[in-house]
Amino acid sequence: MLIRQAEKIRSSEITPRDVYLNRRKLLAGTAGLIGASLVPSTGLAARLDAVPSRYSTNEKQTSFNDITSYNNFYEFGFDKSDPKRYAGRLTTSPWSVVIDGMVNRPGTYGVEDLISPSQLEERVYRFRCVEAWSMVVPWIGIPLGDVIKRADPTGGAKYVAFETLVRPEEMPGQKGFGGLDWPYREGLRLDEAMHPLTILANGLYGNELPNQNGAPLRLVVPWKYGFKSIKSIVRISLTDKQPQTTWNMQAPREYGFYSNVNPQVDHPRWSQASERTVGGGVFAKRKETLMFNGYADEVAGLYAGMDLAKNY
Ligand SMILES: Nc1nc2c(c(=O)[nH]1)N[C@H]1C(S)=C(S)[C@@H](COP(=O)(O)O)O[C@H]1N2
Ligand SMILES: [Mo]
Repeated sequence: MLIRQAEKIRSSEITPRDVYLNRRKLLAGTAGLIGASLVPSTGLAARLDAVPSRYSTNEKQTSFNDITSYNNFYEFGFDKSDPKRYAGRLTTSPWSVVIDGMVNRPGTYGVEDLISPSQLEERVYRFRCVEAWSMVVPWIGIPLGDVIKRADPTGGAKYVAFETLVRPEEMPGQKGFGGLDWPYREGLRLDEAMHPLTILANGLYGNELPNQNGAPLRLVVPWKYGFKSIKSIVRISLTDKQPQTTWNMQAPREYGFYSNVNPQVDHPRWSQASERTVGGGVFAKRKETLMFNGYADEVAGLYAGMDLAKNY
């Protein structure tokens, strides 16, 4: 029963009645979470110096407040306000990331060894959630490809699998009620992972990532639905098999492995043709959703000859 709730909660905002009903069902199952103690978010984040990137959009950036208070991070609860409320308790230092699988240089790296401050770039990207809302976020990070190259994939490697931390003591969404099958998992084809638009982000708006946005290190793949951009990563594995991914495991007919933003392929329960701009105000017109979230010139070639309705 409870297992089904996580899959039902995800609703497009154009069906407010569903959201309401789903929330009521969920609240019945989240009594433990509601009672959890409130820990304030960490205070001052460290400033990061980053160089601008030619991949940045000059569209209007979503406010810091909206980016950091309207979140999906189910390890801290299902509600958009839960991550900001509960993620402050997460210990993000020290933090290590295991890189393993089909690489010649496997290892366990401190996050500071993976990302050197001199490499940081600012990437202002459009960010489109599968729930049909979007933001424009000034991320800071480095190309994931740089990290993968240093690990030196073996010839047979074809995919990259990612995992989020499992630490129920600090992640109240991981205990007490049914939900996703932890760890949160994601995956990319190796060529998608090596694409220059794909980054590992450690900051936004000039500072280290707030915990609710996936500190200390998260993936950002701007042409795919937001759930591909896995947060608080502890493991990166190279493999020759298409990895299991959390939302695909949860509801395979609703969420595929590719999950490229595609206005022509609707979610079974809502249209993907348009999106609501978070922070745009109640009178803001919905915006048309663009193929590959507006990054078609850069990435369409990765999918040449593929049926994108089948490979959703
Ligand atoms: N580990 C983990 N990563 C996650 C999620 C999650 O629940 N757990 N939610 C995903 C979804 S659905 C979205 S839309 C984005 C939200 O990122 P943001 O809160 O920084 O906007 O994170 C993605 N990464
Ligand atoms: Mo999402």
